[in-house]
Amino acid sequence: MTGRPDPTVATPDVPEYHQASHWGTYTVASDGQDITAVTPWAGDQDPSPLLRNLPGSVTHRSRIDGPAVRRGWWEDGPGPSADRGTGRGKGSYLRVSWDDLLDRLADEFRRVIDTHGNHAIYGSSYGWGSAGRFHHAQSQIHRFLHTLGGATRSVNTYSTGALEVFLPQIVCPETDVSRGSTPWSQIVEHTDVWLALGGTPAKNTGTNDGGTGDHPTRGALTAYLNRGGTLIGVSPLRADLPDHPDGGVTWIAPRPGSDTAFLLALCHTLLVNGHADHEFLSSYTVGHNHLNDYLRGHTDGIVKDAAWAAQLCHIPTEQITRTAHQLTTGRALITATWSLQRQQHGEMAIWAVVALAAYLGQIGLPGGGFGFGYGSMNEPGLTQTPFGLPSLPQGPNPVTTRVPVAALSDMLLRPGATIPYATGTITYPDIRLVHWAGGNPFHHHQNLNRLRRALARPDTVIVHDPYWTAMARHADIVIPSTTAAERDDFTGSRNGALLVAMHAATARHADSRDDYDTFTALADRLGIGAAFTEGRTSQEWIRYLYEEWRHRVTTDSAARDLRWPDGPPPSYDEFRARGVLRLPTVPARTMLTDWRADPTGHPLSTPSGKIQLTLPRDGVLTLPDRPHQPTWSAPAEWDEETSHPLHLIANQPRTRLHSQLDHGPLSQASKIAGREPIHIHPVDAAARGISDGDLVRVFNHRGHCLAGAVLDDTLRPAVVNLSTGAWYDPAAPTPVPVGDDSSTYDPLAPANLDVHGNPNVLTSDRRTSSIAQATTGQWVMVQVERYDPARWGPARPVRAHDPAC
Ligand SMILES: Nc1nc2c(c(=O)[nH]1)N[C@H]1C(S)=C(S)[C@@H](COP(=O)(O)OP(=O)(O)OC[C@H]3O[C@@H](n4cnc5c(=O)[nH]c(N)nc54)[C@H](O)[C@@H]3O)O[C@H]1N2
Ligand SMILES: Nc1nc2c(c(=O)[nH]1)N[C@H]1C(S)=C(S)[C@@H](COP(=O)(O)OP(=O)(O)OC[C@H]3O[C@@H](n4cnc5c(=O)[nH]c(N)nc54)[C@H](O)[C@@H]3O)O[C@H]1N2
Ligand SMILES: [Mo]
Repeated sequence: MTGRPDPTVATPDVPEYHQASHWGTYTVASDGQDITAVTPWAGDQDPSPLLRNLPGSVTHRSRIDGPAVRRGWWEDGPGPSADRGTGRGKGSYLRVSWDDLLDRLADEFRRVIDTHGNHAIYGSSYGWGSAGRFHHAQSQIHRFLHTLGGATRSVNTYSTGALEVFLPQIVCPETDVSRGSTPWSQIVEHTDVWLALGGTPAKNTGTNDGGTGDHPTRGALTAYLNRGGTLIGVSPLRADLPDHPDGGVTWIAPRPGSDTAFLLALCHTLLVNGHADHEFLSSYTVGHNHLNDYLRGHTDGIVKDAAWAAQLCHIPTEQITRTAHQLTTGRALITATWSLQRQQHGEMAIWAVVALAAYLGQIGLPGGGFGFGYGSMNEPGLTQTPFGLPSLPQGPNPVTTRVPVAALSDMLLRPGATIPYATGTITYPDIRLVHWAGGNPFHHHQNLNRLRRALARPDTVIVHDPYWTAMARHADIVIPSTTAAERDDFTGSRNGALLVAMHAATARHADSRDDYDTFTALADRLGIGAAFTEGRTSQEWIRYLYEEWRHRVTTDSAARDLRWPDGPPPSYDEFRARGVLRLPTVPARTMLTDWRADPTGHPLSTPSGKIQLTLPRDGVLTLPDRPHQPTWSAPAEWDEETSHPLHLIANQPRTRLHSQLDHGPLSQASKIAGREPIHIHPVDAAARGISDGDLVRVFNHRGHCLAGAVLDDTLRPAVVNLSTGAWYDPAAPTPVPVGDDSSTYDPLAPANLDVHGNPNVLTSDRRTSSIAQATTGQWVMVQVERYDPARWGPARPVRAHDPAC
């Protein structure tokens, strides 16, 4: 291998190509350079509207045409960026040749490893990248860095960080509730009352990490309501719930962040009304007497009754008592979207969901119990295939340091500091080189003004991306990647199991390269080329990964008896010719059924083998933010309510996946004068003299951004909704000082106004608690005002999607 790209495989005379993204499977029509049209896979009953963002995405002007380097880094060498006036996020870029770039990059890797050691490389590279088992950017960068001697990695996700750490302590691993979730068929058939915290937002269920086939959520919700099922949705946004002509849907809209109080009051009401299932609690849980004491106020003098919760949730007491009663009228299911744990004390919301289901005593009965993630992703509710999908081996990482994703800025700014995490502690390494491929921290991280200061600190920042995202604009080395449409690959999903052959539909754009080819060329220069490639080209790898998987799943004894809907997996060439292969799935069963039937034969993975309604306390477990039982604590953010009285919901966008294809037609059509829409209740708008379509300034003490007002009476008053994903676009960013001292960097300076509407200039990077150290980006307190050009100057047009060089 020389590291030169394989010849492009697209054959423009073929009119249509199978392709796949995180939001669906489809065929594309191409003119050889770009996608011209997309047709959803015929097996998809409800294709995602996000498909509309794809045409035109390959040659969009925001593509990075060739390798680029920040002038300050190229001329002065590596170092914290504020040492120079041309720092990260400010300086201009030079186009350089691939060879020059890779030579300098190899030198820099050698310097950092020799001087500081591999742990000084931060190679977490969190992010979704694109679908594709081989060209998956995360797998590629991790394989490269592990082969190079390792790098500091992250642990947990922005999606379900609190669930991943905390759920195994109280009931079961997070994957059991996502992949092993109760299937739709069980809910549609058996559930009578469904309490859905965070609603069941169909907008989210278009997507699935790695790809997806059918989209059953909308159909299942309709079938459930047609059967006469009751859906009680708890969310600040009515849009998180379906409409149904015959009713059946109740909307409860508490103040954001108050769900734990709501849930504890439901437990209390069941308890005092004699509806708690004591038999279940005694047989299947530990600690319920202690929790009963807490609910009754014996522990802290506060009775957790409906009236107590009502004044925290800002809803009528009767709405809580009625809900408690409804839950006793039939088979009850309690679910929460992941948003409930993407906020401070998110662990307690999870625990309260499990506790409520335990008080109802229906866990493991058909259609009963609890679940997480229905309405968050397509995966929950779909039956899964019993075996894993093919994937690129990443090899062991010799560096063992792991830092929770949500501590990114904190880690960069406070090397050597120690934080509590899970059952131990973590000491932050001193990071000198940050390497990212397939993620966009200026999309995903909270408090972007702090992130800018944090990213000023390392010596070198390297970013691979197809597009000039804000992260690329804060990098020293910018590596132009291809998009999935330019590559052969294959992908799959475990739930709703499908394997899809992806066919390159266009030529590679300009001077971009597949990440694999970039890493191969770099690996060659660093003397690890053979270990990285194992002598295979990308085409050979894809074939190898498929054939190795085929061998495994057809010879495995457990898999042999499974029914393959399309027949057993064919040869690689036939698979590519067919395009799509449906995989066998396990029978549809309610989660935790086996445990309920035989709790000693199938114990839970918790210390007691049962559901923990209390947890032991010793060591770091005695920290004040780690209560003994599900506990209500008011979020610190509520302290801002007087000065910043609006709850801003920074949820997932309906018009794109995260920041991906923000320039696409569907995303662009939603913008107001080019800015991200902010939904505001007419009462709140009137109080501020804001009309529909006005440009508004959204602010708190962490930052400010512009957005376009949409008056909307389907949200709770005092709640505004600015979804994530608008590319960060500071008006004229000021130079960023190195360090955590914000006194020399004013986030509210006119120059630091994000003119596009990225809510992460407002969110806090405080973590859920010391248990999971997970993100709290879901909502934040803000104020909104009409944009005043007399004070702030004429609003500058959005330039986020223009190339930086
Ligand atoms: N306030 C707030 N913030 C949030 C959230 C929230 O609810 N509120 N949600 C959080 C959640 S759950 C998540 S998962 C994160 C998502 O955060 P990310 O996953 O970081 O967001 P994406 O926009 O998907 O970023 C993927 C990047 O990969 C690039 N890319 C695509 N294909 C390739 C490829 O083949 N190679 C390379 N090198 N790059 C590629 C894309 O262009 C894009 O820039 O955001 C989190 N941030
Ligand atoms: N279209 C689209 N779909 C996506 C994504 C995307 O970017 N675009 N991203 C995918 C990813 S990576 C993930 S992790 C999932 C995330 O899935 P979720 O975390 O479930 O998604 P969100 O849309 O952020 O939140 C769901 C709803 O919770 C409500 N909510 C917010 N705060 C509160 C609260 O305090 N209490 C209650 N009761 N409700 C609240 C909000 O109104 C919000 O619409 O979405 C996935 N699906
Ligand atoms: Mo996520």
